Amino acid sequence: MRLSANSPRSDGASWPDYQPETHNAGIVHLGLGAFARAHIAAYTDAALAVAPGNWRIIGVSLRGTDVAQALNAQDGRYTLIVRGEENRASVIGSISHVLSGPGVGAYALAAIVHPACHIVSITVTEKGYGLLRSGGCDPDHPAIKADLAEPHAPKGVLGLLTLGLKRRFDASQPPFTILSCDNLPDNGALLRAAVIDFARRAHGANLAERIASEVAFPATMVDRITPQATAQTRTDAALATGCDDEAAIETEAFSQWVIEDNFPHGRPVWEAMGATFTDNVRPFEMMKLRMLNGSHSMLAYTGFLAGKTYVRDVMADAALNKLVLRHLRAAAKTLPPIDINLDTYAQALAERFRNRAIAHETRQIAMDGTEKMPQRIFAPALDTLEKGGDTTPFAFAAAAWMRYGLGYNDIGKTYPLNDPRANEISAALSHLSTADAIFSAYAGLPGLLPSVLKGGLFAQQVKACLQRMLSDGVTESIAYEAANLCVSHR
Ligand code: CS2
Repeated sequence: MRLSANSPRSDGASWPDYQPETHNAGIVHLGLGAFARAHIAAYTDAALAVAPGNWRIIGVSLRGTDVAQALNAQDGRYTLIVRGEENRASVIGSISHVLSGPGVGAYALAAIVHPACHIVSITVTEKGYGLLRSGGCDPDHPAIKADLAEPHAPKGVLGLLTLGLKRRFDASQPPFTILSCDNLPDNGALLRAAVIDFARRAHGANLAERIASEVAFPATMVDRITPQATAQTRTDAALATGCDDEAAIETEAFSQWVIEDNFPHGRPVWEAMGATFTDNVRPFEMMKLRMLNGSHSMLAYTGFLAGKTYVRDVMADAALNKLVLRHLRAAAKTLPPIDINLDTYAQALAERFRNRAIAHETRQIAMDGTEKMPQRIFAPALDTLEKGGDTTPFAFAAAAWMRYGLGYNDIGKTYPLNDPRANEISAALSHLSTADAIFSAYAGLPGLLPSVLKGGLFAQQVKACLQRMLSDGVTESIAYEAANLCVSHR
């Protein structure tokens, strides 16, 4: 029997503590991947259980149709398996239905134009948008190009948001709040600048000005390690619920959401699951991006190349474990003041990475490096240089990422590069074999390495690590690096 609104309640799972179908939707979520289902949908479920309101979520899958098909066949229900010392399973009821398929642009537009929609939330991953870090939108990004050519039939995030807002204003309706839940620094401000820029290009200055003065773009820091679901996830969900669940996902027990409290059109009481509301999200975002995500990227490239499939395997390797701790300490030193004990935070992160119950693939984290490296590794490297600190940990991470871009490991086994700039990287690196040449090829890719990092001490450090990886192999260089931790990093 398939999981649905009418499934008999098993004892193995907790079930919605409210009547989901009596609540209408008030949120449209773009990009309903596993992370969104483990995070915003779980927070919304907890909120609805304590304070009824019309806050269920209409999901939008802009690309595939699998998630939509699975969830729609289950009345939006799915099992969230939380893997800690023991597994806990909950059936989540906050998703109303999911839009997808060839007509998804038009359906999504209708959903966000509807006056009941008060929040459009977004997790489309770093590469999905075409946001420029310097502010504005990238007119060469495929989704933006397509939507600029046909602004009245949008299929991408910025096209949908701007036409949705235009239609709301044209109908004298208030706008919706736009909530970015992506791992980007200043995610609210970045998205705001991109939406305004897109609106100006596609619909003119008036709309851009109205958006600038009337639409709220709260910043957020989101955190919950969510590996891809596997057959085991579905088996465990079936055991817990007594039903087949093709949309089951798994995650860790830890979860954090820090949100700028800027919701002029209301919001669910996400505090019910522990969300923190604050005026200044930036220090939290920097802490999480540089410590968690920065060390994640470092351990993913080194770990993958050293033959470690999962993050927990990386942490079980003494040398890599040392290097992760070194990276966490180095990243912590670049942060602005924050009322959190960063040693305790670092220890807690290492414990989360060690979680034996979570099968988080290094391959998954290694994806999309060109979108991740700037905020995770290059920005803290720049800050460290400026303060006269030791940039070795960041140079080591950058070298591992560059080594990974070659597309084959120490024994010549190839793997696909999963990155929006994969073709460019492969073309630039083709036939190169020395650290100097490889470094110069990366430095020549536009908009990637900040110019200060293309020369000087940092460049020398990266090339030295890279040369060692090429001549002695990645495992040897990891051992070398761990054995030679400089005093400030022990
Ligand atoms: C990871 C993140 O895949 C990645 O790049 O670093 O998805 C990470 O697991 C989450 O940000 C944790 O909140």
